[in-house]
Amino acid sequence: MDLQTYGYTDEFATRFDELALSACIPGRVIADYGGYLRVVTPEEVEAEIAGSLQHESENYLLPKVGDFVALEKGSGNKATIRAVLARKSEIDRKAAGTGNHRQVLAANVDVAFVVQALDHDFSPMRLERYMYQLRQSNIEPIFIFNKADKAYDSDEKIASIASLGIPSIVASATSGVGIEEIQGYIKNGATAVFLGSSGVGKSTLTNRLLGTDQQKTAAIRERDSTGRHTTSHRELFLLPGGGMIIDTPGIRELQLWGEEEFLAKSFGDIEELALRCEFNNCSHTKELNCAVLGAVKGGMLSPARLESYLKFKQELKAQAYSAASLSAKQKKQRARRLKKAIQLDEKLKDDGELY
Ligand SMILES: Nc1nc2c(ncn2[C@@H]2O[C@H](COP(=O)(O)OP(=O)(O)OP(=O)(O)O)[C@@H](O)[C@H]2O)c(=O)[nH]1
Ligand SMILES: [Mg+2]
Ligand SMILES: [Zn+2]
Repeated sequence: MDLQTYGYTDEFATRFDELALSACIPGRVIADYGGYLRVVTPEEVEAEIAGSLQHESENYLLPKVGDFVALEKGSGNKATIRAVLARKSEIDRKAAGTGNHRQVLAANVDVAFVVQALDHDFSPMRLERYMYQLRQSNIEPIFIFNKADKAYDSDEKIASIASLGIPSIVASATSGVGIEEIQGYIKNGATAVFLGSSGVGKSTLTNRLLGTDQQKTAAIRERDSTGRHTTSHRELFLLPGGGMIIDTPGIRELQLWGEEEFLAKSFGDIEELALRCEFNNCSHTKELNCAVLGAVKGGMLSPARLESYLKFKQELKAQAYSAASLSAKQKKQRARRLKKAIQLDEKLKDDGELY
């Protein structure tokens, strides 16, 4: 086995060579435990982040699961990460809690599966959130509707999001339905990730793809049918059927990270309609000659989709405002404080995510 099996391409090799760190070898981060990371070279080592790297970089630039890194071997299976190779892609969100900082959920991902459970978790608005966020990173989402064995109205639910135009897989991790279809989307050398709320079955699906029970899974609370945050760190696994999967801890809320302009990637239809509104600052909420509201009235646009769009727009605007209102010096100070805060935050189990 070699690092190519883990998705290391000529492009990354060039980036590694450009660093000219002669004492280092390339590796890929497969797990993040906060204090240390597990990295494959493809031999597995336990790595710490070099102090200089930690000091110079904002949190989102530090090594995350999926990153290719330059590391220096120490004694035994210990190593130090000296640099992170420029990413091919990254999945961002606004970090949970207060403040305005970017958190990277996974790096160098090719395929993102957004998992929802058909029995209780189904939410079109949440799907749209993921869709927006992933498209911003040029990663095409694929929806997985799991626990099909427990749902009676799956066809109806899936029909309700058909207009989003995203490929959907109906699955049951317990019976094995849909597993082959999922694997079919993960080519050799490609990296996929499971994203979604706690308890939807991400780890059960991971185990199915692996063919072994490597990931711990746990029953959801009967009382409110929510998950228990069983998975507490992100981890990348090599799949016997080819490619890799990253299992992630459940996310309570995906707060958007990015720029308003990118909304067009997911809501191009609405932005096109908006060009025909009477006022170019139309809020599409109450204006008389609003083409967007006209489309809702005429049944061409669902009110729920417009609601998502307006909500996302507002969220992103607030974020941009908060970023712009800081002076350069404030930004620097804040970045330093935030870096500390985010490290704390990530340990605060905001969504079951320990690291
Ligand atoms: N009936 C049914 N139960 C499932 C299915 N998939 C998973 N489960 C059950 O749902 C519960 C939660 O599954 P997990 O795989 O731990 O969920 P998770 O998404 O990894 O949760 P977190 O790690 O907390 O984010 C477990 O009891 C699983 O056995 C399915 O397709 N059908
Ligand atoms: Mg899990
Ligand atoms: Zn309008």
